[in-house]
Amino acid sequence: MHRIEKSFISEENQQYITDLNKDFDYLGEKLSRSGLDIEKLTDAAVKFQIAVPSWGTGTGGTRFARFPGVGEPRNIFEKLEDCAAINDLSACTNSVSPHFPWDKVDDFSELKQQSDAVGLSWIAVNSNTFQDQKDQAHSYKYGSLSHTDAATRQQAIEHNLDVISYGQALGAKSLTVWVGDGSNHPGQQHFQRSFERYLESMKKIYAELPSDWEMHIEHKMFEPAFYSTVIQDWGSNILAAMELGPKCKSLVDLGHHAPNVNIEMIVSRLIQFKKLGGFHFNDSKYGDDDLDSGSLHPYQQFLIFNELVDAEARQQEGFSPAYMLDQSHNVTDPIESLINSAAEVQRSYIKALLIDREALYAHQTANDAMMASSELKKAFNLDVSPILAMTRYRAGGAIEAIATYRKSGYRQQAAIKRPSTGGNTSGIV
Ligand code: AOS
Ligand code: ZN
Ligand code: ZN
Repeated sequence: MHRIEKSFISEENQQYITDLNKDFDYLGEKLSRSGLDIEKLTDAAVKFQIAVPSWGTGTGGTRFARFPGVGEPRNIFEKLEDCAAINDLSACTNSVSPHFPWDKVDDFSELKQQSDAVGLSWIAVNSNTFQDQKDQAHSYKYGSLSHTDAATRQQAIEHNLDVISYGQALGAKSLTVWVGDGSNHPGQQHFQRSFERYLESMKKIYAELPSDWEMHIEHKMFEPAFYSTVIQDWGSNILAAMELGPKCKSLVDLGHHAPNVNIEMIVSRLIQFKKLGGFHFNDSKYGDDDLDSGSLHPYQQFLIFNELVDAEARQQEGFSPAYMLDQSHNVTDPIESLINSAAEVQRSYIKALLIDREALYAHQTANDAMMASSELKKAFNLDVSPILAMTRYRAGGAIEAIATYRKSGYRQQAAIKRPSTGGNTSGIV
C-alpha cells in the first residue's frame, strides 16, 4: 500500500512550524484572558476523530453526469489506501465507514489486516437496498424493507444481516440503514401500511443485532422518491427507533432536511431521548447536495456542535454519537475535500468548546437574548486555525494538509498505478 512518508510530512512541516508556534502562542494568550487553556483545547482536538465514507474517495456524480478524476480508487483496498492518506495528513480521520455491496470484499481478514497496518478501523457498515444488483432475484424499484411483496422484504432483510456479518469480520459496531423506499405519486403508497411493513422488517434485523452493536436509521425527506419517503424526517425516525428498542438510534445527515429546518434543535431532542446515533456531515444549499462540510453553513454546523458539547459537558446519559462525513465530490479531488471537511467539522467542535456555558445559562435564565446570542457569536468568530494546525502537527499530520498532499504527488502516482476503468462504483450519494 502506498503511503505518504511520515518523514516527508515532517520535513514539510518544518517550513510552517515557526509561524505556527507564534500564532499558537498569541492565540493561547488571547484565550487565557477568557480563562481558556489552549493546551486543553488542543488535547480535545487531538481526540476528535471523524470517519471517512469509503464511497467519498471516488468522484461523485449527479444523475446527469459523472466526471471521473485521475487515479480514482477501483476497489476497497485502493479506497482504504486513500483513507490512509487522508488520515496521515489530517490526523483526525482514523476510521472508515464501508458500503455494501459497493465495497466488494472476497477476504475480510486480508482487508482487516491491511486496515490494521495503516492504523484505520471500520465503523458503521452501510447496507444498500436502494439499487438492484446484478442477478438479484427481486427488484427494489418499489421499495425494499417496506415493499408490498414479502419475498422482496425478506431479500432486503437478509442483505442487512449479511452486512452485519461483514461488519463483525471488520470489527465494526454499528449498522446504518438508509432506504430509498417511498413513493412518487399521491395515493401510490399507503403511508401507515408501508411504515408497518418497514418496522416489521427492521424488527427482524434488530433481533439479529450483536449485543454490543447499535443500529442507526437515516431519515431523508426526498430522493429517489419525490412525493413521500417511508422515513421522511426525524419524527418517523425516532418513532421507529423507539419502537425497535434501545440499540436503535437515529442518524442525522445534514442534507436530508427541508431548507431552513432547525437541525440543531432536532439534535437536542434526539440527545434528550438517548436516540442520537450519529451524523453524516456535509453541507447543502438546495437539498441533499452533499457539498463539503462547512462550505456554506459553518454557523449551523457550529450550532449543532454547541448542542453536542453541551451534552458532553452535562455528561448526558447515553450520549456517544458517531461522527462521519457523507459527501459527493464532483469537481474537487475527493482526498482534498475529505481532508478539508474533516478539519471543518473539527473546527466547529473546538469553537463550541470555547463557549462560556455558565455565562450562557445565566443569560438564558435572565432571558437576555442579546447576551446569550453574543456569547455564541463570540466563540464562533474566533479563528481557531492555529489549534487545528497544531493538533495535526502534534499528532504526526501535516500543518498545511492540502499543500503537503499536493506536493507529495500522491494523486499523480495513483494515476499511474490505477488506470481508469471507466466504471462507477459509487456515483450516487
Ligand atoms: C443517501 O442520501 C444517504 O445519504 C445515505 O447515507 C447513503 O447510503 C450514502 O450517501 C451513499 O449513497
Ligand atoms: Zn447519508
Ligand atoms: Zn444523502
